[in-house]
Amino acid sequence: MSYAEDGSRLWLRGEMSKDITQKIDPNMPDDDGYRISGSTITARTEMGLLYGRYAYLRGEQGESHPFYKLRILNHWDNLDGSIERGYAGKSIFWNNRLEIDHQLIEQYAEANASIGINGTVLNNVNASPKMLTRAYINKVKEVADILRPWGIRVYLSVNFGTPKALGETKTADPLDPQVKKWWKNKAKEIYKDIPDFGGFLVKANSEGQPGPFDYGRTHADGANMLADALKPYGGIVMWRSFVYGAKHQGEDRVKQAVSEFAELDGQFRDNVILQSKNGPLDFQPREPYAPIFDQMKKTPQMAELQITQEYLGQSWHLVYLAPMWKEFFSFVKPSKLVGIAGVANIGLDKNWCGHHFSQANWYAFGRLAWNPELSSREIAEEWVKQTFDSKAEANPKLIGMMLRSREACVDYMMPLGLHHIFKFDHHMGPQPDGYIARYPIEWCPVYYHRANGDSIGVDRTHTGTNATSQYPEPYCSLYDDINTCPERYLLWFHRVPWTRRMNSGRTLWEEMQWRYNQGVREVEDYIRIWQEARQQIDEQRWKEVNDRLQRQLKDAKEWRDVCLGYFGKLQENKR
Ligand code: GCW
Repeated sequence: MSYAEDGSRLWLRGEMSKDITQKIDPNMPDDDGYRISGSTITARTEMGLLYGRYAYLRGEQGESHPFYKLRILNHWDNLDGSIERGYAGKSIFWNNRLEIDHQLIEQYAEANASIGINGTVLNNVNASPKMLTRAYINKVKEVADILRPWGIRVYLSVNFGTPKALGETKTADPLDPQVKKWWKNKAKEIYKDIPDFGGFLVKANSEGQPGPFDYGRTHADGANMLADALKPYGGIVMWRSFVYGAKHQGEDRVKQAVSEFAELDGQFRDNVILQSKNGPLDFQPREPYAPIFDQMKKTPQMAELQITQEYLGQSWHLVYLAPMWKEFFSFVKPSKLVGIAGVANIGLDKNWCGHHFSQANWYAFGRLAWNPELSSREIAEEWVKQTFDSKAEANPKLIGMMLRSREACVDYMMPLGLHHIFKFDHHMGPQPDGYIARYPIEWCPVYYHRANGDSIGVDRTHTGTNATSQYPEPYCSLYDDINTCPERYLLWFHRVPWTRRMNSGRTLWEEMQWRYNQGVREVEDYIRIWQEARQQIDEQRWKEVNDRLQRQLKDAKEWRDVCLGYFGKLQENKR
């Protein structure tokens, strides 16, 4: 079927061959893995057979087992249908009519099953208390019933203040007996309808959300109270470490999660998992890995990756994210984690993700959750093969463009360790002079680059905020010393004079100009590659991607011109 006939087309699904043989083998390892030999698929479970059938379609042979038990999408979908940081239309789950589109949810389920995703959080971490009211639980049940045959469990984000906000308790203090009882009853109510409900995801005491800290309690007190309510049913709590501006207000923002959570290590119930973003700040195009993954020794942890490209050009830029996630895994061993979550980029748009190439990020997330050893190239090749016609598959330049695209984005948005110089609120485009007095300073670009006529960057070494001390060796020393710190993190960890010589022989200022220009050149190259591929792609998708590449080029130039203009001015003013 061509894309034009079926606008909802994702990667290859559903077209199962009739001559495969399927066998259940109870002696296989105890998970949903599969073995494919010729056209025979063997698995221990029915789900294993389903996964095996998709693997067969991809052309896989041999045995494969899921690396993580928890392979979960996080939807930041609000109950009114809007999506926080969503760039592909409205929510596929929620609308003011409380109507679930069964056919659409089934398509979503199949796409996820085909890449091994087995859990989904249906609502925004900035959660509405209404989520846990009867009318909405009925809808969650409806969705859970559609997803179940595809091996996908539902989870919900919960607002920590729910019982109080609904007027059903006087407080939301996690140590209050009425509050504990409320959550126990709520868990019971949910599990009665949804016996395989997965559990709760919680953003507490972060960016204005209520939490245990409001009552002088710790994150452990809060998480454990919810964990106790879910425990009888096998549910888990995924408690997010993305907190700043609360207890450690004023400290370097990138240090605050460790400051807050390290002392609680060992205090969490065994069904609590700490969920942390890959970097210590906030889903920037490049961050060093978050040291919390090393600091928590006793607490099970999950990584939260962002599939939706909040800071990477949203659905306007072609940026293939697998290389970024593989970079994270080169610092945090996959085996350190018990699961992986991805903030979804899915909406009601006909092509699901806004940009056709953004589908590749959803695909890559699922594939890496199943097997973090897969290479970015292997995944890109699989995706191109299943997404476009065979002529496109034979074009190595398309894969090359995808593989280079994350580095190019770093170059035109924030080279050399620069970070968070995005426009306020919507995070699209540059605002290096950004400062608004009524905003928390941690939202202001100037807080992150601190540029003046002499230097740029934040001193996070032992002479500055000492964020480097949160890393174990060898990274602590490596990052702390300006002479050994990799240039890709230079302005993250160091304050550097514009005149400093870089590895290339250029000064920092010259290098920065070179990088921004290099990013723009890369996007110009994508446009050439895409032009050449015109005959290999159906007209509709070719055109839709081409339009977005033109926008990406315009944006890349804006980043270059605005940032170089601003930083250049600072130096000129000095002279
Ligand atoms: O990246 C920031 C986003 C917020 C988001 C927050 C978080 C859901 O700008 O929109 O809120 O992180 O992860 O909690």
